Amino acid sequence: MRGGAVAVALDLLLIVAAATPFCFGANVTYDHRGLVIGGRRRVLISGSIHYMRSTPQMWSDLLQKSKDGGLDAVQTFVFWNLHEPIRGQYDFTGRKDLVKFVKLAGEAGLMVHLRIGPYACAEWNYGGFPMWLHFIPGIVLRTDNEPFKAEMKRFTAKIVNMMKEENLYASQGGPIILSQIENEYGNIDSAYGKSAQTYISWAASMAVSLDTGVPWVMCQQSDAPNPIINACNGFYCDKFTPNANNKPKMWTENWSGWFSSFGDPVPRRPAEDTAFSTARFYQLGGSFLNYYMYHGGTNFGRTSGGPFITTSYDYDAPIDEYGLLRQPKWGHLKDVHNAVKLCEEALVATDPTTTSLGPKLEATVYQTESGLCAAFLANVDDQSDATVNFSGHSYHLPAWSVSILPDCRTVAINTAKINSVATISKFVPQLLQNDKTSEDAFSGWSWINEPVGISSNSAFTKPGLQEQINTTADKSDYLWYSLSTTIKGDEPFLKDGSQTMLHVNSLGHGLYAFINGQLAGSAKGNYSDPSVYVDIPINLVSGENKIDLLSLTVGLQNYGAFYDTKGAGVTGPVQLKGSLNQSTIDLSSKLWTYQIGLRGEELGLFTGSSSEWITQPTLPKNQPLVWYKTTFEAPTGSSPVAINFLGMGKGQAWINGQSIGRYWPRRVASNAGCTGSCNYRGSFSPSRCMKNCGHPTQQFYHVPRSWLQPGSNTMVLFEEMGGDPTQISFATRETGSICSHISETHPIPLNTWIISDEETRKQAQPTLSLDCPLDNQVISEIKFASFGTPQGVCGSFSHGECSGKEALSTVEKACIGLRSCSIIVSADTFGDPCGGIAKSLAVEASCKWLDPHEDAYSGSIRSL
Ligand SMILES: *[C@@H]1O[C@H](CO)[C@@H](O)[C@H](O)[C@H]1NC(C)=O
Ligand SMILES: *[C@@H]1O[C@H](CO)[C@@H](O)[C@H](O)[C@H]1NC(C)=O
Ligand SMILES: *[C@@H]1O[C@H](CO)[C@@H](O)[C@H](O)[C@H]1NC(C)=O
Ligand SMILES: *[C@@H]1O[C@H](CO)[C@@H](O)[C@H](O)[C@H]1NC(C)=O
Ligand SMILES: CC(=O)N[C@H]1CO[C@H](CO)[C@@H](O)[C@@H]1O
Ligand SMILES: CC(=O)N[C@H]1CO[C@H](CO)[C@@H](O)[C@@H]1O
Repeated sequence: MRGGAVAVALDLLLIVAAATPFCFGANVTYDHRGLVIGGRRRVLISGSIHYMRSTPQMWSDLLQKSKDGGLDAVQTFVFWNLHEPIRGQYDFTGRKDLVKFVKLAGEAGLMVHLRIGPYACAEWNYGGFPMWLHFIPGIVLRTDNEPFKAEMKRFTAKIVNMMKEENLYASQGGPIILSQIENEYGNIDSAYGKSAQTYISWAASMAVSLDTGVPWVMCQQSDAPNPIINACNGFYCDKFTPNANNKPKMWTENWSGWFSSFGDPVPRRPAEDTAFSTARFYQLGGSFLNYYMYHGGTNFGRTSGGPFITTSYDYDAPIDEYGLLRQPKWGHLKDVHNAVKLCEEALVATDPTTTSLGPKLEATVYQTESGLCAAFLANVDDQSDATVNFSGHSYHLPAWSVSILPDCRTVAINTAKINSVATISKFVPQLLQNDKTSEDAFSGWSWINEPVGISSNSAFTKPGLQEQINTTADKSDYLWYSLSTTIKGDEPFLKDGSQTMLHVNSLGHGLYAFINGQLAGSAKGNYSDPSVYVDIPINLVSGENKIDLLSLTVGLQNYGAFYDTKGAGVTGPVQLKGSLNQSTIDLSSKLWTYQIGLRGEELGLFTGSSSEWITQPTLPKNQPLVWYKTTFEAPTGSSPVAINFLGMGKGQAWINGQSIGRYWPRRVASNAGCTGSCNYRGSFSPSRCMKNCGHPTQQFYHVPRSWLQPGSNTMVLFEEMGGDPTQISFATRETGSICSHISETHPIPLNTWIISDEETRKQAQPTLSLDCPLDNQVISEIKFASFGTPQGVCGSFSHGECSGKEALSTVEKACIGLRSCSIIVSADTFGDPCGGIAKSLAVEASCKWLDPHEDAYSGSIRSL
């Protein structure tokens, strides 16, 4: 009756989880082993979800998935520029409803770590600072400067008071157990000289004086003044120690993945390595860890920073941009969390003792006189597997892995052996249904041309080249620099054989140069170097020549010492250079005319409701500076929706008046650096496991379901460089295949571990489980099954030399028609195709939506 036992185990696990909700209404303090909540020392696992990077309609689901993934807490920044776009005018509506988010987290049984900052970094526009700060006379940001400190204190107090009024601190019965002041200042503080120290002391005492009843942290701040806890951020924090003995070891940003920027490949972090870093942290005395990000989400509107950070902030996080579980990362980390939780009593009771079991092999034991015992066995070698002898028993440790033994005897999990299912999520193309029924689905496009150069009454003239951010105050991505220059007939520029070049130096981030109304050339910087130095071949005419430079920002800088003063735009020189006689005309100090933003922005074309939209004579394609509009019916169903912008150049897109962000499918990631497979063994860096080389960095753009309505929806695009809107298509985000690959040497499933006594555990065997991602789905097809020595990864498994004949039919019998199923991985189930060889079972399956008329075994589990 093994199958029966597994089914019971799952039910019990749910009961166990439900029976221990977080006890709100508790003072929070700390000591050297952890946060102490309501008098109880805790080992906690947290994950970052930035509320404004999803919609309120997504929050409950994201928070529930976080809770189900084994998190105790969620962490979020509070982005000042979102909440106070104009000084003194606050906005906490919609996606900015911080109070609602914190309450929903509490309702989901999660605690909250509120990082008020107010400096946030976070690849967010201008690091979260409102642009108006920059214009306060005498201000210097993030240092001991009175105007800055006054504003920082006002906003911090505003947020703290809001939370207090709603009783959201744990000390008041709410979910907030921790706050943060400043962020990663220790990384850059030397650039601010002596003022850095006085600023940090001030920030600490200002925060403490707000009297929240919960501790404050500063991350990456080794001199954090008491009682502020200094915490670590990084890919690994196992070697970190706090700056005082009475402070717990806390990890506020464990980078579960990494952000991506336009023009670069997309980084991934393997689940095995993230799990390894987590287990190592708790092994070596860690008490609080936060995944940055647990759900990354989307940089809607003009909120991405960098510059050049993509609109997608997916981050390769355990929950993907669209809110789907990223498997096996989510499931594997969940197993690690459950294993750590099984150790919690021992972890909080004592300090760890670590001994060497050989080169790069470490055993850590948490053991009390009262008989509690938990152990972590680590192999930190990035090449060789090892077998170690620990307490008289032998354990196999794959390279770069940790085994967790909650009873100091039985392995609950090894970080390199994934028990969780893997899934392949994919975009499924959907027909764009125009509500105008017509042969050509795209005949519904209308357009408005954005004029080249100055068109607004608010344009102004100044001598010399102006820095862009000082000029636009970031009201728009765009700033026009225009002038007319007279070229006389005898100038060398006009002679036969002379090629005139327009030379432009710009701090960035991009530039389109128009000569006499025609696009002559363009250039863009990148994440590592946003500036633009370009020579564009142009043709001048005798007489007046109009030079219009459209300079653009692609998200403002968010990191680095004095990042707020880096600047952008055409700062010069701007020159005309002839190839004959090296003649040069410098235009830099001439009288330039400036226009902030576009005419279409001024008219509010993004709403779609202008009388200027035209449909004749022919739809402009591959022409710069065009506004496009169409209406469409949303893809049916409830799957998340994306737009595939392939065919377009670069621009911004609005759905029913809501900005879904900047699109830039034409920016292709460099060709180098991607590896077909990804070795998780060894220290991770973002360039280690990249994808999308030679492809657009971002092709699909998220449209939240709640921004779509039944019937007709409006899409407006502003295309800068030229594109063909008829190539745009819709897609839904779906789970393709689910896979699992379990060997005879895998640890037994954790749920079996939890409910059974040691004797039963010894009897239990590794088990392969498949789960459809959604409640009303069942397993419809087994695409691949092999017991023996199968190879490859999900989506491309293949049979090895050793392969039993019956695997496919056995798995089909066990799984088809069920939401989930589990199968013991042993020769008893499958017969032994090759005696003496270690075998494994690999399965790829697909799920389908359950037909409501079909009677499925919903909820039950059929097991072999
Ligand atoms: C929290 O601490 C304060 C001050 O020590 C005390 O008055 C209060 O009762 C405590 N609250 C709880 C919920 O324990
Ligand atoms: C482990 O070491 C102990 C003590 O040296 C020894 O008695 C025992 O046989 C070893 N066990 C294994 C499995 O190697
Ligand atoms: C970024 O731009 C600089 C300057 O043009 C160039 O040298 C560098 O190779 C670019 N980097 C990437 C990653 O494309
Ligand atoms: C913006 O203007 C301020 C005040 O005039 C000046 O100090 C600063 O250098 C300017 N910033 C840039 C990047 O040019
Ligand atoms: C020092 C460093 O790289 N810090 C980064 C840590 O990760 C956060 C989130 O991705 C970034 O905002 C920081 O720049
Ligand atoms: C203006 C000027 O210097 N023109 C000279 C450019 O070079 C050609 C060929 O060397 C001369 O013929 C021009 O006089």
